[in-house]
Amino acid sequence: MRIAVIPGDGIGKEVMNAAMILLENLNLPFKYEFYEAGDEALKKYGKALPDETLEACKKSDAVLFGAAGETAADVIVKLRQELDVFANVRPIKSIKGVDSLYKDLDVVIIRENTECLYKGIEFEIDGVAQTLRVITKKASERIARFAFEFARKEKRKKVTSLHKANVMKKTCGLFRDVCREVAKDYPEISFNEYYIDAACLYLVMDPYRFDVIVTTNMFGDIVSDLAAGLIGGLGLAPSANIGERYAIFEPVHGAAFDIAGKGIANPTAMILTACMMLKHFGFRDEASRIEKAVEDTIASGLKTRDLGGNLKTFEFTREVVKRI
Ligand code: GGG
Repeated sequence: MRIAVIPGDGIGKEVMNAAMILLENLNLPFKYEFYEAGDEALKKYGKALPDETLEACKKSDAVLFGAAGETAADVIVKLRQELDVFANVRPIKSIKGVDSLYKDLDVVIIRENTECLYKGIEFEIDGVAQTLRVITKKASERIARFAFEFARKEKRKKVTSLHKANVMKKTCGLFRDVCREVAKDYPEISFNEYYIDAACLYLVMDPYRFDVIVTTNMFGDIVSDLAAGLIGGLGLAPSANIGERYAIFEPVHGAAFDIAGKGIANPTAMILTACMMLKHFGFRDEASRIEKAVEDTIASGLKTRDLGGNLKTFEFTREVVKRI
């Protein structure tokens, strides 16, 4: 299987190195091919997502992505649309030993990935800037069904739809109505909905009321950072972008330029992202071994700085390798 590896910007390179150490140790039938994309690629080639990279992604079985920087719209957002990976699966799961706001939290955010305000249709005329929000029945139905199928497969009990249909009556109204319709096909899974603003309050005050969340693209982007904060931060949040043909695996975090190049980034999100890729291809045991090694490392008090420890990216990765 061909995996197109794009480290991307900022800490992307550092956390990707960590994930590659673990992946290459496994001796699986993956061929890793490295490609450039991001802010540096823009400077070098005049294009943040060079044609060669896009073509390689289209020829690969999966993409493993590190981090997007200032060119996120032209790199990761564009790649998701080009490869039609319409569902962004973002698990928010507590890890023992992390001093977080909440313990034993296990929520999965399913973010629609191809439309909404991130469609990239923007205009500026005479000092008036506009962005077009596109919500279609087709994409809403596809993501709602994905969320319910995911809940069914993972034996989860509830799907919650997040929208703002009292204000964005057409776009969020359509999304809300489609989710309600799809929910009827899954009577064994309970369904409810919140306005996105209220959902942010509930997530902070009582996140245990959530199980699977389904929402539109930009709301999904925002609530996944918020939710990552509940379990200890973006250093712990992996994700998978899934479509009919392609899949892109990327941590929720971005380039984190403030700490890039210092060797102190937490590679956990990237390593857990690699585990999502392993599971996607059926290598569940290998993924579980790595996940357990990460959990054991953190539970034994060995942590990177973001979690109150003092290990560097490489030192943390070495501890994980030791425990596999
Ligand atoms: N929120 C973390 C972050 O900065 N992610 C990179 C980014 O902006 N990605 C665009 C996206 O996820 O839509």
